[in-house]
Amino acid sequence: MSAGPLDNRPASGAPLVLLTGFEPFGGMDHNPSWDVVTAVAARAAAGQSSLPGAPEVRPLCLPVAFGQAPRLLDEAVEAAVVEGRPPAAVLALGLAAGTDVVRLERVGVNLRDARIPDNAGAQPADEPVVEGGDGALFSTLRLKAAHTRISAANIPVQLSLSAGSFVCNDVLYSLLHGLRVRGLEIPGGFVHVPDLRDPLAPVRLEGAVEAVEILLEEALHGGADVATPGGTLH
Ligand code: PCA
Repeated sequence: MSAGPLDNRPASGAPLVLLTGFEPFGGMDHNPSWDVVTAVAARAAAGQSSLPGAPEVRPLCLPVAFGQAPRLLDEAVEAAVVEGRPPAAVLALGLAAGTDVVRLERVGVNLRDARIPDNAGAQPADEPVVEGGDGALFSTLRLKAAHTRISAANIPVQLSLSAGSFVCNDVLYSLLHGLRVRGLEIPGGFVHVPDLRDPLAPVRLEGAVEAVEILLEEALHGGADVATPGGTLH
């Protein structure tokens, strides 16, 4: 049986999902995005999640460094393709300190503008992520479908029109650009999580894990996103 373009399942074995988080940055000693990644990967490995096709969730911790982080993710995508297991979905997670909702990022912009130095000491101002690339690229996850389900599970969540202009946006834009360049028509995108360790935080680790599993379920489900009206007025 030959595999169609959207059937990324190898002849034998489970589909592969790449799931990334970040190391700490900005003087913090911890990044909860990595806790979410390891929890989701462990649950998938133990058969505890209800992800369709029982995928292998491959975790990757990215450095908070412009250029390096997207390069490592691109290398992981390349390695999976070379292995004969092109990923069925790629989801990157990062911390948005100061927010109290899970933020589903809809768009990556072709801009590096750093308010603080990254972990390698770089602090670019108004540089493109990809020279000559499109101004912005859209997430290809089923974000509206996931948003509806995450809200229904009483997890604070928001569709977001900006992932900022720091390293998370660098990864989001580069991921979407890289998938397009490789001709890989697979769902890819980015989610910001709040500081999950704050005892007053409305989102805790379990909630963030559930939100990510819903996003992955929707991504593996495939097809176009639902077209419910949304957006923001300002
Ligand atoms: N958050 C930063 C970079 C790494 C992370 O976890 C950001 O939002 O750009």
